[in-house]
Amino acid sequence: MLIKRPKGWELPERAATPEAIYHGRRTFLAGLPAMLLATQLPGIARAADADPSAALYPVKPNPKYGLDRPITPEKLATTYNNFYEFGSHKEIWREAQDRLKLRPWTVKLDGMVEKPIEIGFDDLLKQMPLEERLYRHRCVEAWSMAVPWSGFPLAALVAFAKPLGGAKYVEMKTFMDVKMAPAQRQSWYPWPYTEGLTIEEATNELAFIATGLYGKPIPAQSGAPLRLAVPWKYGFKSVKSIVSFSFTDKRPKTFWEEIQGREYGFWANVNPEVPHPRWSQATERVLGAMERVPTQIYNGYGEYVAGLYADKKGEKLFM
Ligand SMILES: Nc1nc2c(c(=O)[nH]1)N[C@H]1C(S)=C(S)[C@@H](COP(=O)(O)O)O[C@H]1N2
Ligand SMILES: [Mo]
Repeated sequence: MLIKRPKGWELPERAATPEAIYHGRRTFLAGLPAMLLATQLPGIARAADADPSAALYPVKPNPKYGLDRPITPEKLATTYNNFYEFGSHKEIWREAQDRLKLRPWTVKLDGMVEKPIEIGFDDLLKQMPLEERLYRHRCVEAWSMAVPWSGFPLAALVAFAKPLGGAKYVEMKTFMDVKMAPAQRQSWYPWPYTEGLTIEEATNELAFIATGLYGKPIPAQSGAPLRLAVPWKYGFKSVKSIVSFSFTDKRPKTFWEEIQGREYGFWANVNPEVPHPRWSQATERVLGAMERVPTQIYNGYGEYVAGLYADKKGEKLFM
């Protein structure tokens, strides 16, 4: 495999930023006129801008989707993240907040549809039925959280896209922009991050597009401005910062499947009895809790989704 070594000019922005700015950011900013900030420090100025969708939140909770455990503290769920575009460690939240440019954000709906659509994120949001749901989230690395997502059912977006009868899958992609996400220069990863669901999965009532978290617009590090939440599958299926939904009759090759298909398959349904080749999936570490808890089949959502797989017994449904 060809591995590209980072060159000198690919130094992270941090390395080129004076220490005083990086470490004493708030104190430093307080002393600078707004104009200067806007031109000199785009990432930081951006974070202070009002989010055009902010007035929409909080949205009405849907009591049907509740929890059997406490909600994860916001601070934890938004500072312990996986978002490889901003690095492969867990503390990428600051990097994502500083770098991810959230507007303009265009969403494409294409492939096997009546007519391809390109729509600005805020226009799309106005046409979708917003609600809040409490969902568990189980990462394949055996940690989990439970969070209040705001957003809309993926089924509503599928209906909006008007797929043709022959479409069997929906393929979702994250943005591709090496300036914004320098880790996308790592050519041994198959960027952009790609995920897929069958149309039946995508239109299952649990499949959700999250645009908010904890009653506010979803933060950059959690996959702003829109990310998938499919709580019966391992977390890597829940692709972040989506720019396209393509309808197709061919099963998409997903990011992790391409990297290591033996460990991270297309289906990736949670099952405590099917270990990852390198570790057990029987229990999980709940973020913020002291003890591990047993993992449940389909992460506890079997009543909604087990039927989706009744005719797929020959498939590797659990990895
Ligand atoms: N684009 C993109 N989406 C992604 C990932 C990623 O690295 N890039 N990581 C996945 C993994 S492994 C998990 S567990 C969840 C993490 O979501 P969270 O950081 O909001 O907990 O996002 C998923 N979606
Ligand atoms: Mo994950």
